[in-house]
Amino acid sequence: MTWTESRSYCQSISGDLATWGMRNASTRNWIIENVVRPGAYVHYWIGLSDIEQEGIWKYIDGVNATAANTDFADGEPNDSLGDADCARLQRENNYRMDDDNCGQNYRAICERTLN
Ligand SMILES: [Ca+2]
Ligand SMILES: [Ca+2]
Repeated sequence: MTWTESRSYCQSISGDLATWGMRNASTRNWIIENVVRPGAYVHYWIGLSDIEQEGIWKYIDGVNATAANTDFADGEPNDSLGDADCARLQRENNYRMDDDNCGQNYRAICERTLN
């Protein structure tokens, strides 16, 4: 799914792309160790983008990205080809964060609140 399709999918199951769980390092690492399934070209969209303003990374729940609440891989985000506005967990970087073209087809990490 594209990043936008991933959001729609997560919303269809009463959630959205992951934000809190990505900001929290121990939760993020738990997800990477227990939920992520390695595979060729398999990466995971998360709820973080710089769609609104290039270079300003923001979680979809409105929280601004900081060094403390993100885990971008070395050299990322690099706005590759001037067209990378959505964040993924990238397989080749041990599922650290990378910015990529929002139209790529990846899996989604959804998140929802349990009542
Ligand atoms: Ca960008
Ligand atoms: Ca990148």
